[in-house]
Amino acid sequence: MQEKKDKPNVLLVCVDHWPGRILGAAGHPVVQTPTLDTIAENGIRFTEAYSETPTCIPARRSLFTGTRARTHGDRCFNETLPMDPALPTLPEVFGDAGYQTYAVGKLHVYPQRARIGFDEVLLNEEGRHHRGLHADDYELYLSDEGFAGQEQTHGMGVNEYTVRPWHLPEYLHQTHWTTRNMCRVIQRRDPTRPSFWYCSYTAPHPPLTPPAEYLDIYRDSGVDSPVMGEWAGEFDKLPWVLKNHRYNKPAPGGETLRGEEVVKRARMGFYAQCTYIDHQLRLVIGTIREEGLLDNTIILVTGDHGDMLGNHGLWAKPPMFEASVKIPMLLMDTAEYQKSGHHRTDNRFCGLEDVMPTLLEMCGIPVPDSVEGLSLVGDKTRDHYYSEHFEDQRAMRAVRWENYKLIYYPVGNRFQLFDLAGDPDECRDLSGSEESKTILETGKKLLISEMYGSDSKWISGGTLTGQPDVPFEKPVNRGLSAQRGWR
Ligand SMILES: [Ca+2]
Repeated sequence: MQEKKDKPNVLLVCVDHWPGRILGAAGHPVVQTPTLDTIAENGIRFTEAYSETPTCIPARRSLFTGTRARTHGDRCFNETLPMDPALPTLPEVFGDAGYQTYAVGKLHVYPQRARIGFDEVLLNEEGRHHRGLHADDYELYLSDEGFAGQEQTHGMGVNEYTVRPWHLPEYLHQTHWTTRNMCRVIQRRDPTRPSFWYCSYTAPHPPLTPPAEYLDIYRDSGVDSPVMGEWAGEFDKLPWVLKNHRYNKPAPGGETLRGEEVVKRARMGFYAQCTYIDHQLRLVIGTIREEGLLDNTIILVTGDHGDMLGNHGLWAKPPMFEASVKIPMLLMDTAEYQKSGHHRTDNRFCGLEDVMPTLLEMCGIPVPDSVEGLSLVGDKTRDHYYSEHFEDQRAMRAVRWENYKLIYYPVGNRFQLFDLAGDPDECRDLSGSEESKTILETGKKLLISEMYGSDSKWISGGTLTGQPDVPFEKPVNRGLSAQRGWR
């Protein structure tokens, strides 16, 4: 029986650290993502989707409020900044329109049990007890099952790339837990109201602990190697921000991933986590189908940011390269395909702030005035997309327009310019080339047009002057990048 035909249900899937190009549908040579590929075929894949502020918290603020960092107020990963009460949230607006709204998995908000407008949240906080949370719902479940305190006893770091198979029975894996609870939520819904479901996986973000079978897939197939740009070979010549990042991530000291075999294993572990999520997602869609709801459900899959995965000698986020800043964005409409169509790609510049207006418009719900994103079911376009992170020495700014991307590091006033049409892996920095001078100037003007607040100290006489270079010193890492312990 089909329910509430006038209002579609919505399944919003969020993954963590998943580069937009690591999808079979995007032509990736190795990774296996048959479920996501099917969603892409039955809907739209946005090929130029970006994270404006590519780390967890600020990116999720954009996702949940439809605003940019300059409005939601966080371009620095401010872990203790609550959501701005003046900005209506995505679940809040769906709730006000009569939807039941339910989240399972990672929220990464403050305070940690804040529901940010959801009727109910089943939370996985990845062991962030330093912010005051006693136990999340995943940990309580492990405790109930007789495995109290063992969620991190595989010993792998949450910000590192060492790999081992999952250490407990598979049904206790966090990806499995998120899937299982999402399915239960769908089955237990109130049939008199439409549903907004937020299914938020904590992976492929490390710890890299996939079930052993998923590592086997990539042991059999092999993995591709990272790319190394022409500009990336000499450490001493890198902008300070990249020196610092390369040395610092993954910890300790970036030293642990030197060596081809170790890099290969890290990528195997990462792809294994991707494929595990892909396969588990089948169960969520299968449950929606068996409940008779699939034809009236919109599915949108996205992620908060990507991961460098060893490209240019870098790992994790938030460098402004494609591997870190480009995100998956897949949209499958209801079976009537009235608004969006299927079997197509869309190359408009878009971002996480567009998710809220897109879903609201597709469900016929008015978009709040506070929303800055563009609805992706319309024909509105941007001529450029701006990304930013940090205000201190680690600051990076980037602008993407036409085929180009200009990255700016204020420390040392350094630039990197790439032509993505001929150089999609960003291996050739054109910022010093005479032929690219006009393009460089265009990019600089776009950057200045987007800057605000404390950024003004980097602009002088209408041009970017930055701040003095600083000598690189090896950072200390006594906490092993927030290594979790026994609980
Ligand atoms: Ca993240």
